[in-house]
Amino acid sequence: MVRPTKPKATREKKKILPLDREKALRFYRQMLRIRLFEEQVNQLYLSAKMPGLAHLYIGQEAVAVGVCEALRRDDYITSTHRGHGHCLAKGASVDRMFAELLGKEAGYCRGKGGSMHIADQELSNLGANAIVGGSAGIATGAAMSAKMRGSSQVAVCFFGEGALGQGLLYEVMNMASLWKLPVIYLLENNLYNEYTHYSETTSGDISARPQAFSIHTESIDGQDVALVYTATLRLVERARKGDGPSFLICNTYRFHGHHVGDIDRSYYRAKKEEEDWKSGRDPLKLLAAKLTRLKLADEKLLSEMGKEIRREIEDGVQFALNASYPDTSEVDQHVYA
Ligand SMILES: Cc1ncc(C[n+]2csc(CCOP(=O)(O)OP(=O)(O)O)c2C)c(N)n1
Repeated sequence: MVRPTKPKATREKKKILPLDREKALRFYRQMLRIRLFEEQVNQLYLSAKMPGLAHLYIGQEAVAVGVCEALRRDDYITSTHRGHGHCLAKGASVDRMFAELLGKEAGYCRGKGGSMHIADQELSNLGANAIVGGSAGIATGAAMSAKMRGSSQVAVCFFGEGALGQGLLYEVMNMASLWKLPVIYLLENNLYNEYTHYSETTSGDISARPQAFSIHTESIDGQDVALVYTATLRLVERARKGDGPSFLICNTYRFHGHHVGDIDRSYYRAKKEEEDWKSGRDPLKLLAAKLTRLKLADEKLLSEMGKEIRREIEDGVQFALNASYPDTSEVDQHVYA
């Protein structure tokens, strides 16, 4: 079977975008923060300091950053099981994220949620979701509430292509289109649903699905942060104006396994495919090359930034390792089943 490496695009936008220096450096910093955070999460797993598993976002950083940089603080996001990048891009603190992953009281959910349940209402982050596609209803509901309150807030619903198999998505897209809700359905197509290529689970052209509900749809290169940012800005603007929902497909790739324990991937994807993405399509390398080419930064500046963020990550993980666990008396508090 011949596998497409990229889904068919409705509108592939290839324009090279001009970059404002300050913004471009901020994008780089945010993407690097996610990359180094995730590398540290992997280390915590390998050294058996983190309970459970985590799904690394490495390779997809340009999507979370490009999208969240185009949002206001009070705009909502909903996330997925692969959600650390979304949280950090929306402004979450590295300290509290690590504390949550290690089950500590200082974590975003007092250590009771872990990797797949981080939420922060102060940042309008309505939370990660371990149920594939589960956040589609939450994001659409948040958009409905924003519309009813006239708050001009927008909701962004992040999900992977595996969620295209969930019926809920189609129910809410229908409502969002009819009621012109300010929601952006943000599909990160990283090609694999766990260990299966999406072409084996998803029939037809993905874009045709939202378009069947008359939802404005675009498909872009998710490795180019500037492209993701400008596309999101456009969609946010139309949502705030009352023009209703949109569907943005960001074509991307996860560089690691489905979760930290997924080490041998050769039975479901070729090593060469991974190497090609890592060497030619790494969003951080692409942005660094663009910054130096446009003389917006040099290697010295980028390496200093790297050192600074590495320190922040090291301090964050030390903070979490030294933090205390919640008291056993609250074991049945804040937990819903
Ligand atoms: C409703 C539901 N079915 C199955 C699972 C098990 N599961 C966890 S992640 C995953 C694949 C998700 O793929 P995708 O949505 O493309 O996201 P990605 O992992 O690629 O980021 C599956 C099937 C689940 N968590 N929820």
